[in-house]
Amino acid sequence: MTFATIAEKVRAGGRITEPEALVLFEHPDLLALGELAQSVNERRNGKRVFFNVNRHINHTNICVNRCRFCAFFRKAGDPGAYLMTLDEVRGRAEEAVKEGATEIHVVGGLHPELPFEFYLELLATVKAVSPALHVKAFTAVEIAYLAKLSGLGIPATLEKLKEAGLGSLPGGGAEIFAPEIRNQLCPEKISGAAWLSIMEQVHQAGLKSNATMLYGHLESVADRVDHMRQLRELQDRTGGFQVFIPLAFQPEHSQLKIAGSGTSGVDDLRTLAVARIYLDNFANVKAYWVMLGEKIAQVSLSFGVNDLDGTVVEERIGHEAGADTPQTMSRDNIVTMIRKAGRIPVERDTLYQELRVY
Ligand code: V47
Repeated sequence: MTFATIAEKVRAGGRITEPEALVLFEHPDLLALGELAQSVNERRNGKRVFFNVNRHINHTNICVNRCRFCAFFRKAGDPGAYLMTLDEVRGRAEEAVKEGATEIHVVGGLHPELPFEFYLELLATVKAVSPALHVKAFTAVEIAYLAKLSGLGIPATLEKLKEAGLGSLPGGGAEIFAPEIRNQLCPEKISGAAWLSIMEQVHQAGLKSNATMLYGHLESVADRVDHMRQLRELQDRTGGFQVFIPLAFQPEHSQLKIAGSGTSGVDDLRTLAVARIYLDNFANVKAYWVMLGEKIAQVSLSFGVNDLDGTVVEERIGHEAGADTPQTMSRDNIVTMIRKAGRIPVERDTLYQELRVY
């Protein structure tokens, strides 16, 4: 098993195995790996790169969990702990509409006191601002928590959320599935198996979702491949994932700020490239510029990436953990960034329908 034989298989449209993905991860020639990932991407997407105009709303940072990688959470009463009112949520959605946003991305902590109805009202509040806004809200971890609050089980909880305006799910909370690492990172969080099971039910409920992987902490590259294997297997069954988003760990202010944690630019590009090659049943691989930095995100467009998130506007999770990127990127900046990478900017909606080619 050499890089050359794997590359030949990939170029012929073959599916690579986990040991082959590991060989790719360890291949010293980054540019050869990038070129292979780029060829896979261009076969699907040509020179087109998606982006969207969106706004993140993190309604609360108060959380019953204490994930060691997270610098965002607070306990109720801690300095900096907050919970937005529905008026504040409405105000942000109104601003987003003025800016031409098509999506509101809502995730927050697992608040110990809010009732299930709060989440229904939150969705309805955003939809009341503009029914055309797509609300991509609540990670699988939040869905598990909301199902406990509602007492209805996952499918009926999803139905209620859908009725209130839920359009799709973001991909957060996946972290890394390998139990021995996950137990060190976030012992209170639902298991990887539970995350996958909830996503399967989300897809069965007719909702699309995204999938993430937090990397650059305690995990090995074998753990990354194992994570992607489980996503690929679920995707084979449901086809419900729209995009894979590797999230580069930001170590500042978290309990995991240990020597050597965090990612390098080479590791970021390698991870995105292997993901593009291995996840042959994922239509899109997204570079989240907030965590990667704008320059690596731009270069990643030559390493298999075909999607950039987004205008974002108010990001807290990465910035609390030391991300030194801006809070927002304007539509013009994203368009310029894509063009300067020699690619064609395509604005999309949350469900990957093309809205405008620039
Ligand atoms: O689940 C938390 C991660 C996620 C840190 O679906 C951290 O389109 C890096 O999932 N360093 C939330 N990452 C963000 C997320 C996301 C973002 C953008 C788009 C989409 C999408 C999803 O952020 C959490 C966790 O995995 N996270 N702390 C940190 N210190």
